[in-house]
Amino acid sequence: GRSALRVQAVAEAERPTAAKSSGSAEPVTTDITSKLKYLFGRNGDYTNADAYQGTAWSVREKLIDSFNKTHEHWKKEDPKFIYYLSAEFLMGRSLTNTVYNLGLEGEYGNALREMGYHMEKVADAERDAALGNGGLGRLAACFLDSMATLDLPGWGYGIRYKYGMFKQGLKDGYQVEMPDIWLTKGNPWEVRRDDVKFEVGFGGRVERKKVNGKEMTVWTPSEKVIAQAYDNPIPGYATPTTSNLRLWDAVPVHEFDLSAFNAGDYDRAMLERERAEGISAVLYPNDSTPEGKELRLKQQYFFVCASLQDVMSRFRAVHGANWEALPEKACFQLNDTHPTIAVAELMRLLVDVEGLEWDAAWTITTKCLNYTNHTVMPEALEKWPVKVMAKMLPRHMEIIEVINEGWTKWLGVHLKDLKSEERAKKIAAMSIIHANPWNADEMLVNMAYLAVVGSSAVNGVAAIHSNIVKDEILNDFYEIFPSKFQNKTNGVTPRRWLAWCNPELAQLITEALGSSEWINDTEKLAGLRAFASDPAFQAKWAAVKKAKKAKLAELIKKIHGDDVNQNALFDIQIKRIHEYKRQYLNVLSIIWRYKQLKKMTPEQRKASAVPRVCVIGGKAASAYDMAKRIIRLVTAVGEVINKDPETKDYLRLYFLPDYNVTLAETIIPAAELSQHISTAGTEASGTSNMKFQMNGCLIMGTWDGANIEIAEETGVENVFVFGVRAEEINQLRKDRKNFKTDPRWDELMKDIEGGMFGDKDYFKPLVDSVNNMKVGNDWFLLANDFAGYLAAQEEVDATYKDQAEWLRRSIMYTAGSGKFSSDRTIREYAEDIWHVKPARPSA
Ligand code: GPU
Repeated sequence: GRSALRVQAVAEAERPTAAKSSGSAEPVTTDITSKLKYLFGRNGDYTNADAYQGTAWSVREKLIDSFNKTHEHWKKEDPKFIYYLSAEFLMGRSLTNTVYNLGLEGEYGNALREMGYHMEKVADAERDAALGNGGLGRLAACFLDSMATLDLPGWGYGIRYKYGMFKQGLKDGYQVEMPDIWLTKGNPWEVRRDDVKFEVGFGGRVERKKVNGKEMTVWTPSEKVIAQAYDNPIPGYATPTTSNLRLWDAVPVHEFDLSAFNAGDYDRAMLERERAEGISAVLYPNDSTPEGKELRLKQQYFFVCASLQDVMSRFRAVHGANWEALPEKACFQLNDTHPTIAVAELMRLLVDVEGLEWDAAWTITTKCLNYTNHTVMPEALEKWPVKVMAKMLPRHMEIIEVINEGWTKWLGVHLKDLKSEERAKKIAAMSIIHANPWNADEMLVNMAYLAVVGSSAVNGVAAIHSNIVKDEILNDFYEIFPSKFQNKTNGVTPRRWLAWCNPELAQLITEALGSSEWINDTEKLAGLRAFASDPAFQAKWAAVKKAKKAKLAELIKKIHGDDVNQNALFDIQIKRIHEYKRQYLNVLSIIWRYKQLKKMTPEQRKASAVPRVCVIGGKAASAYDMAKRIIRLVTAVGEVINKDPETKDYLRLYFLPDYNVTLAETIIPAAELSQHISTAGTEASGTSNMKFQMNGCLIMGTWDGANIEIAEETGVENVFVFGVRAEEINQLRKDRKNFKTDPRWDELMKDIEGGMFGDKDYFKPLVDSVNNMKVGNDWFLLANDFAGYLAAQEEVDATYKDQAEWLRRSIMYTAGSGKFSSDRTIREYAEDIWHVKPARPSA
C-alpha cells in the first residue's frame, strides 16, 4: 500500500471532526464500474484513463453531497460571505485532492486496488485545470482550499476559460506554444447551473430619462451576451464544509440569428455565437505584465458584472432592496486590479438599476470592496485608455469620471493647507484619470488608483512588498489613508503542497510529532526543531528525499533520455520566465561552474567537485521575446554540458517543458536547493519558495518578497542570501554608467557572444540587455549581484559536503514553515479585512 494511505489512516483516526463520508453502503467498486457502464458505455477492460473517469464521476457525488449540505446550512444561517474575484484560478488536478480532503482515500484506494489499479496512476490521467498563469492564480486556488478548511462562507468567482494556460513544448530548444484543450473529455469537477444566467452588455449609448417620475440614467448596450454559471465544489480538509468556485461561460443571447439563417446567410447566423464565445475562450498568457487588449477588458467586465448581479440577486431574495445592509452580508476581494471595474459596476447597479442616491451607493460600494496589489513594477500596473473604456463601457466611463471629480474635489479640500501649486501637482498625481506619460494625447484610467479609492482595505502580499506599496507606488494615497493599508503575507495550502504531494515526508512528520494535526495547524511543525540534529531522524529524512529525487530522475529520463546521478545536489528554479526573476543569472553561474570543472583534472574533480543536477522550468508569455531567448539559452547550455564527457558526472542542466501545478507536485518534494533570485524589490512575494521550504528544500535567495520572512522563520544563517538590498536599487540604477563588471562576468559575456553555445545572433540581444553599462542597461542588476551569487554558490557546495549540516538545515526549513500556510493568511484576511466568521455545517 502507498504510504499516502497510511498517513491518511492516521489522519483519519485523529480527525478533529468526523470524516465527511460515512462510507456508502454500496461498495465503491460497484459504483465506479456503474459510472463507466452508464456514463461511458464501457464494460470491463478499463485503461487507467477509464478508471480515472469512473472514479472521478463516483467521487463527484460525495463532493456534491457535501456541497449541498454546506449550502443548505449557509442558506439557513445567512452569514456574511466573502467573494474572491479573480481572473485566474490555477487549480491543477482535483481527484486526489478531493479524495484526501474528503477523507475517502481508504474507500477509493482499496476499491481501485481491488480492481487492479493504483490511485497514483489513475490520478495521472487527469488534466490540470490551468485557468491561471502562475503565482497569482495559484494563490487564489490555495485561498479557496483554506477558506473551505476554515469553514468560512466564501466563494471564488472567475471565468471558465475554454482554453487555459498554453501547453509549452520545445522544438530544437525553442519554446513552442500549443492550445490547452482541457474540456474535451468532460469535466467531472463542475456542475452547470442552467438556472443561473445573467445578461452582460457592452457598447451602446447612455441617456437620461424620466422613469416613474424620477430622473434616471439608462444604458442601452449595443451588444449582449449571457454569462452561464458553472460551479466547482471546493472541499475543505477535515471538515464537512465544501464551498464553491463559480466560473462564468459566455454564451450568445440567441442560439443564432434565425432570419439570417433562413436567408441562407450562415456566416452571419454564426457571428453572434462566435463573438459571445470569444469572451471566455482563452486565458491571456501574461504574468505580471498586462496585455492592453480590448478583449481582456471585456473578459474583466464580463465576469465582474455576472458575479455582482449574482450576489445581489441572492441578497435581494432574502433581504429585498435593503441595500444599506449589503456590506453586512457580502464583501469582495479584488485579486489585483483585474476585477477593478467592480467599483464602477457596483455603483451602476445600485444607482441606475436600484435607484439609490449616489452618496448612499458610494458608501455601500467602498464598504464592500477590498483590493490586493500583487506587483510594484510600473509597467505591470493596469491602465485602460479612456477611449477604449468609453466605447466598450460608456456608462462605466461616466461613473469613473464622476468618481474622479468627487475624489479630486475632496482632495482639494483635504489638501487645503498646501500651496496652490503644490496642491494642484498632488491632485494631478493622484487623479484616477491621467495622461499617458509616453503620449500626452492619450488619457488613461489608472485601475490601481480606482481600486484604492473604491476600497476599504488595500494590501500587499509580503512585508517588504506592502512597505514598498505604502512608501513608493501608492505613497500619496497612504499618506491620506494610512489605516487603509495592510500587509497579508501570502501562504500556500499544506494539504496539496506537503501532505498530498509528499506523503512519505508527511508520514515521517506525523510519526515524529505523534499526530497529523500539523496538516491544519502548521505551527505544530515547529516541533520538528527538536529532531533537526538527531542522526537517526536525519537518516529517515534523507531517505524520503532520496526517494523523491528518484522520482524526479525518472521524469528527467522520460523527457530527456538521460540518467542523472541521484546523489548529486538537485538544484531547481521553476517559475514563469521573466527578466526580473533572473533565470539568466542562474544560467551564468552554471556556465561558470562548467568552466571551472573543465579546468580541473579528473582527480581534482573527483576530490572536490560537488555534483549538481540543475533544473529550470517555466513558460514565457507568447509575446515576451527576451524570455524566449532565455529559454533557448538554458537549452543550448544544457546541450553542451550534458554531453561533455569530462564534466557530465558533475554537472547537468535540464529545461523541463510545460511546467505546471502537477509537475510542481513532483519537482518540489525532490528539490534540495531552490532558487528565488529576483532583483530585490521586484518579486512581490513568491509562493513556490514557501512550498519548497515546507518540503525541506534549502533556499538560495535575494532579500526580496517572502524570502525575507522565510529566512526569519528558518534562521537567516540557514539560508543562502546574497545580493543588493531593495533600498539600494534606485541609486545603483543611477550609477549604472560607472559600474565596473567582474572579470568573470566579462569572460562569460564573451563566451556567449563568441558562440560557445551556438546561436550567437539569437543570443546577442540577451548579452546586450545586461552588458552595456554605459547606456544604463542591465535594469535588473544581474552584474551587481553576480559576484555575490557565485560566492553563495560556493557556500552551497561547502555545506552540501557536510550532509549532517545540510540535513539539519533541511529539517529546520520544514520546522520553520508554519507561518506560510494559507490557513494563516486567510485567517488574517477574515479577521482584519472581511470580518467573516466560520459557519460549519454539522457532519
Ligand atoms: N503575480 Br500582478 C502573478 O503571478 N501574476 C500577476 O499578474 C501579478 C503578480 C504574482 C507575483 O509576481 C508574485 O510575487 C506573488 O507571489 C503572486 O503574484 C501572488 O501574490
